[in-house]
This record gives sequence, C-alpha cells and structure tokens, in this order.
Amino acid sequence: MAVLKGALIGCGFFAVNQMHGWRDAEGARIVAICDRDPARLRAVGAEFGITRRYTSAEDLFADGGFDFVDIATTVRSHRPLVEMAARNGIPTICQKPIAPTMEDAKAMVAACAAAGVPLMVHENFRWQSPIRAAKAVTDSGAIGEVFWGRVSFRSAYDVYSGQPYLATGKRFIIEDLGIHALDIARCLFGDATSVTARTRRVNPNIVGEDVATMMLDHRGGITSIVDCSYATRLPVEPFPETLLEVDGSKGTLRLSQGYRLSVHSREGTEVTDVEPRLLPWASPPWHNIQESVSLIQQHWIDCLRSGREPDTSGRDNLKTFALVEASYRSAAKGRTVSVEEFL
Ligand code: NAD
Ligand code: 89Y
Repeated sequence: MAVLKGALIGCGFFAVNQMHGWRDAEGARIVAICDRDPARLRAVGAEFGITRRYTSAEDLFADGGFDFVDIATTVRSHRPLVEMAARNGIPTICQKPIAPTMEDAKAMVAACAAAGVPLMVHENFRWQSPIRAAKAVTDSGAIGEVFWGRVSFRSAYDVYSGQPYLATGKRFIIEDLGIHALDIARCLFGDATSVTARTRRVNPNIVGEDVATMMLDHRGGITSIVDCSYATRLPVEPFPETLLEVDGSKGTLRLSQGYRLSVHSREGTEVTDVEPRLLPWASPPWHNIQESVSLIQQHWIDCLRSGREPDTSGRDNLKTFALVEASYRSAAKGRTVSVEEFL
C-alpha cells in the first residue's frame, strides 16, 4: 500500500514529538514542513531531514504533493489554517484546543464537512495507555455499572518555560489542560449535559486561572468531578499523570500516581503497573504524552486508509470544546451551565 505523504505546519515546542511520531508511523511520512519562524523551520528540517521547507502556509498548499496536513501551531492560527486546508481538499489534523471560540470551532468543522475532508483534533490524552487500560476495565463490566468518577490532574510542574504563552493568556488551565481531562471524562463516562465550575489563580505571575474544579452531569446519569491545578506542590511531582477514580455497582477502579491501576471487585483486588512504554526518542516525564502522540497519529493513518471517522474528529471534539466554554461560563456566572447552550 502506498505510503501517505504528510505536511506539518508549526515547528515549535510540541511539534518535535509529532515529527518523531510520524517517523515511527506505519504507512505515513512527512514530506514538507512549514513555520513562519525560519530558525524553527531550519532546526526541525535539519533534525528530521526534511528539505521541502516553507515559511508561508499558502506557498505550501500551492505546491501541494501531500495527502494530509498536521497543524501544530498555537490556537489563534487554527481556524485560518484548517479553512485553508479545506479549500485545498486536504485531510487535516489540528492541535487542541481546536479554536479560541465555539463559533470558530463550528466554522472549521463545517468547512471540512462541506469540502468532504476528514478533520481530526489532536486530542491525545484519551490515547494514553494508562487511560486506555482503565477504559478497557470499565467497558468490560468488571466494576459493574459506573455511577461516579473523578479525573484529576494536579501538579506544580513548570510548564511556562517550555510554553511561555501559557502564562500570558486570559484563559489558561481549562483551555490548555482541563480540555484533556474533560475529554477523558467524556470518553469514560459518556457525553455531559451540564457543568458547574469554579476557577482560581494562585500563581501571581500568570494572567489566567491555574486551578479549576468542574462537576459534570453525564447523559447516562453518571456524576463526575474533573479537577486540575498547576499550583499543587506534592512530595513527588506527578506531571503529567492524569489520575482516575471510578466507582461502579460491583467495585472500584483507581489509577494512582506511579501508573498503578487498581481494580477492586468481589473477586478481589488486582493491581497492575500500567506505565507507558519509553519510546526510544521519549524523555520522562513526558513519555506518557509522547507515546499517546504516536498512538493517535497511527489512528489517523488507519482511519484515513479505511475511511473511518477518527475517534476525536472535529465533530466529536465540539462536544469537548463545549465543556470548556461551559466551564468558563459557569465559573464566571457562578451557576450550573447547560452544555446545549454551546452546541
Ligand atoms: P509553539 O509556540 O512552541 O509553536 C508553534 C509554532 O507555530 C511556532 O514555531 C510558530 O512560529 C508557528 N506558527 C504559528 N502560526 C503559524 C502560521 N500561521 N504559519 C506557520 N507557522 C506558524 O507552540 P507549542 O507549545 O508547540 O504548541 C502548539 C500547539 O500544541 C498548541 O495548540 C498547544 O496547545 C498544543 N500542545 C498540545 C499538547 C498535547 O499533548 N496535545 C502538548 C503541548 C502543546
Ligand atoms: O499544553 C499542554 C498539553 O496539552 O499537555 C500538557 C501541556 O503541555 C502543558 O499543560
């Protein structure tokens, strides 16, 4: 089968992981890269041996010669670049958060649908192997009918040095990190209908909120708590582990720090080490996220080949992004907000 050719736009902090993921992917390779910053373009081009380099996305699309595009820029450029890809009929992956506003996100999904091009949001946390192991347990029925859950990410890791823009936006942790935890909650507990959220800023040197707590009502009757913090100093720094608590009618599941998955049921308690593989190019503590990049990118290739809609398609991701918007509105107004207000 012919290898699918890809182009990557945005050669920054996180794109290096995506380039490694593409190098490992079966059935795909990156043939061209683009960044408006020539130094970043040069660095990634040299590291991965890519000679087709562009400082303008218009020029990249005009030259063509690729089957999909991977957009790894920050949020402000997502809509224009996705719409450009749609105009050129090119299947597209877009990094999270899909857009700065719901209106932009809907327009992007509509543009791709009208052009008949697949759109996947790079929402990789649900692809982390510890999360997938937990989902396999809940799907198996081992803990019975789930009635309550918690998705928790609490850390004091310095994310600002690698991603300085995180310190300057009006919105921070829900849009940047909580979005992943909200998506995991949807993946494990089903779509949510309403959100009650509280936010707060602890770090005086940043603009946005660095602590958020959300309570979600899920369609099937499950209640969940999604909580995240970059102001939580713990004896052993857990970054970037997402911890889980799930209670079911027949037992409980806990994904605890150190990648320990514990499943308690009438048959007893089983504790498994679900630490992700350390890929040759990965560097702890990021290896959990890095492995999920490889997995979601392989999923994209498999979907593109089979004509299947990716799990985190643009259409699906609107429901995660609606939870982000609903959380901010709930925190601002101090009331429970219906997700329908945004969909
Ligand atoms: P970054 O600022 O380091 O890199 C972005 C790059 O895009 C820069 O080099 C910039 O010059 C380039 N760029 C911006 N607009 C462009 C345009 N119109 N044309 C060409 N190049 C353009 O940002 P980053 O930290 O790598 O983050 C990129 C995205 O990845 C963000 O949306 C962020 O939220 C996301 N991210 C995702 C994960 C994850 O686990 N999924 C982790 C970290 C970051
Ligand atoms: O940008 C964020 C993400 O998506 O995962 C972790 C991160 O890099 C910092 O919060």
